[in-house]
Amino acid sequence: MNIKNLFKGTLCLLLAGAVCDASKAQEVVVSPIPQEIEWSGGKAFCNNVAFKVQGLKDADADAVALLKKNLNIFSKGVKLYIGERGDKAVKKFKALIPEKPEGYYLSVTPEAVVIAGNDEAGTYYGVQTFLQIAASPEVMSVTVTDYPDVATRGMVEGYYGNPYSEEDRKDMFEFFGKQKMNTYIYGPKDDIYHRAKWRVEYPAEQAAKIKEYAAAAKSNKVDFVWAIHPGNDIKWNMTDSLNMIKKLDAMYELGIRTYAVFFDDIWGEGTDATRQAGLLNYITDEFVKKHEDVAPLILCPTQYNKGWTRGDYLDILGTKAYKEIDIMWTGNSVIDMINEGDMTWINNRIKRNAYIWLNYPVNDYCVDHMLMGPTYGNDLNIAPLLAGFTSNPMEYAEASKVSLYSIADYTWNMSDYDANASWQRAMEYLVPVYTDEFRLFCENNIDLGVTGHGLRRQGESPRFNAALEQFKSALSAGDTLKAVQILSANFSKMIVAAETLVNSGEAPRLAAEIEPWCNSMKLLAYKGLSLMNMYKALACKDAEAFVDGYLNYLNYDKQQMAIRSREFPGSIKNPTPVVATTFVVPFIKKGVADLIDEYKKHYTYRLDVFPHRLIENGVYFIKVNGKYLTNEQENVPRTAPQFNAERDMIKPQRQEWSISFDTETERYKIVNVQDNRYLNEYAMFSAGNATNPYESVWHSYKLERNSDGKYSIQNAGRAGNAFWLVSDDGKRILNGSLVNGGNANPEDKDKFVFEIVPVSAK
Ligand code: LOG
Repeated sequence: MNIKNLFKGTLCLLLAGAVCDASKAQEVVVSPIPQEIEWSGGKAFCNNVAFKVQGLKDADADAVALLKKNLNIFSKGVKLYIGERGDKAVKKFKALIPEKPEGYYLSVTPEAVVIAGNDEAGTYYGVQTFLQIAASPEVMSVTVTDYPDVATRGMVEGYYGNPYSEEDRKDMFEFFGKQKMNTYIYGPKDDIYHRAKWRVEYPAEQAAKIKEYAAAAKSNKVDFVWAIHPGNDIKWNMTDSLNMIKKLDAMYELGIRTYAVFFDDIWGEGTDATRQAGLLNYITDEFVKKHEDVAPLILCPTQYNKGWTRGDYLDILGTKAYKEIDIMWTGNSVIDMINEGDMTWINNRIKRNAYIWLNYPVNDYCVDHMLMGPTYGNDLNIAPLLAGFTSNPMEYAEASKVSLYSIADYTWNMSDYDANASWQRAMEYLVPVYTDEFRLFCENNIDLGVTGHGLRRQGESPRFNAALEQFKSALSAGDTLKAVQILSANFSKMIVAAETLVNSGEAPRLAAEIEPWCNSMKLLAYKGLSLMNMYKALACKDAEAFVDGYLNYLNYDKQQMAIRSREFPGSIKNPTPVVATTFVVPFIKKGVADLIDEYKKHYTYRLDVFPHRLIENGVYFIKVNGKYLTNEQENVPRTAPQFNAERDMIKPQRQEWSISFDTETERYKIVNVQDNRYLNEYAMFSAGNATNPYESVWHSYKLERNSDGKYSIQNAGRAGNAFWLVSDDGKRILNGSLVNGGNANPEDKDKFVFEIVPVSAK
């Protein structure tokens, strides 16, 4: 808040002595949470007082500028001493300043304010903390002794997708200044002068922008690191070494003082560790060391996570790359949270502390999701093991601040980091008025579902889940109308929240980014309301209302599918946003499917509107040439069923398969009735339902009915497109070598068609 502007006109009154209510003096939650903060209980002064500042000349210029911008500085008023260790104005407080890089001592009493940095950044951060404290109308006396746990904190603009806009970046620097983050690595995969045309200098206009970024970042105490990505086509020869130096020289002219070289996501020649280390050492000798003010290089290796580690690549980097070169690391896999064990593992290999590139909240691999949940899962004791910690965000700069705010908290004061509390403060910070609406939005955009990278995020849709419990108990108590009311209220809140966030005018840039997801949440909630109407209609035995409810549902679904997340000209992507996919979406899909099943039992009116199902949910035999598919090894992990000629008279259920429509994938789930285990993508039983839980995308099958009334059974989605195929001896389904969809040999047709016969029909 700009205190100065708020109170400008009333300066005389303010100088005369503060008229404000001491009982309202407020403790403020400073963010990031300081290492030590002690409130002494009393009011110091009103935040509209004037300050008489000592030390303006010697203190860090950015800190002074910030102070002048936000406070009334006058020839009389509360004394404010500002400066760095060694400056005259703060000499008396020398012993109180923490001897830590970027540390500061801040004291607020009725008599005076002291802002004393251990260095320039420290003073600047002291001012930032003071401004947060002084934003409350009644400022309380307080002492803060503070410094960061991690020296290098920030983000890496390193995703695939639309690079940030100028406004995004400049706003981000300011946000970083406030949240005490000091590093912004610029490496958008889709900036051609970073990657595709790394040898080529930026055209004048873009060069001027980079220059502005470096300067704007600097005034917020942010180091704008420029990254180059040469690995796709670099030639390991002197020409390209010189091309590299030439480009870096040009970037130096634009004000860049820290450089990174990225070798991620490349194949072929560029991946050679000896060559990579050689190039970075060469740049160090020929460029970095030739400038007094250029920082050591940062390297993103090709094998940047444990899962991709092969041979001695990392050891070579560890021994060959100069010790001062930082090496980036994303953890155990591409997308991972970082723990102590991973850090010691990698640090031993690269013989230095790894510099973390956290692939969260980046969503370039799950573009239809927004990752708005709490940032949890990184160990709280790894600060001494880190060279730096940067987050790769989403291509949505404002929305990413929910997580970046917490990254700031985490890296500043790790042991006090509380993921959930930090998340709550982030949401309040970004949307101070309609926080609850924003919270509801964030709560419904936490998990990313099943992706090749495996990361999942817990805790989605907590309010819906609580309401769902009540819904279920009302339903089982036979009170459908009450049940419907409970969930309808929940869905209505989602609609109101979505509309409010889009229309309120609060946080307009954030609102513009999340608008497609808000609209998606709104339509999802309307689908939920339609489902509630279907429940009601069934309870009231009103077939017409039921069909209406369903048609409304379809209509909202169609609208939801038509939403695109980014529609500006030249946008690299424009996915259809999805929201609340973990609990709400499956609940609605399953609810609609179940109610239709129920409806069909009682009514014949307008059956044509419902989707066609190949087979109805039920219990079936799966047969080939008269033989029954049998689960021979009940509950034995990783076994495959087998075809037996005989009916099993002892345990008939071993040959009975519950086949049900999976509403998530619109494919079929196949479960043995004897032990309740599903068949996985190898037509086998996984370890067990507990250790290998059923996942729709992997474990449901596509059925197709042939003209002879028999069925083919095929994997789909992430599981590929293989068909079940009977082995030559006719006993098994070929495991692991299922016939590939594209290559299915029509001659083998009788080997991949199965009879699916309802058990009741025998
Ligand atoms: C890329 C990165 C991308 C991220 C998530 C690194 C070092 N490189 O798999 O640009 O945003 O994963 O998709 C990456 O993480 N490659």
